[in-house]
Amino acid sequence: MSERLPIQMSSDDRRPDRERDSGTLLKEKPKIKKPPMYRVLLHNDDYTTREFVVMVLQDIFRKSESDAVQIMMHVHTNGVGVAGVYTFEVAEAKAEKSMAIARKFEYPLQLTVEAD
Ligand code: TYC
Repeated sequence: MSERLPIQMSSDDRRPDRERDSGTLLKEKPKIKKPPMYRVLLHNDDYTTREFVVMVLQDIFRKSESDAVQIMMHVHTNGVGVAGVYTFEVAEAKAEKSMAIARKFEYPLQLTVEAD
């Protein structure tokens, strides 16, 4: 009575998801692309205090005190240095936030964003 029809999986069903209906057994890796990254550059000046720069690096760029002091001293000595590397929106936001707080304290601190 209740006879069963033999069920045969098609070759398509036996392939991993990403290969199904793709028309090919080759390539097509899941597309998890790394976003382009951007450096936030910190620029030296003669007026912003060392303590203020260290505070910005700790509070906005989430650096430890010793890393913050190292970065600040590198910028003080060389004129420019990397505060951090982020996606574009994050890099712009951190640069703007840093300059906004510097302006409140009447410091001329400058930060710029460039492709990594
Ligand atoms: N040159 C500043 C001073 O001697 C310190 C300083 C360091 C300022 C880094 C800005 O991005 C900067 N007070």
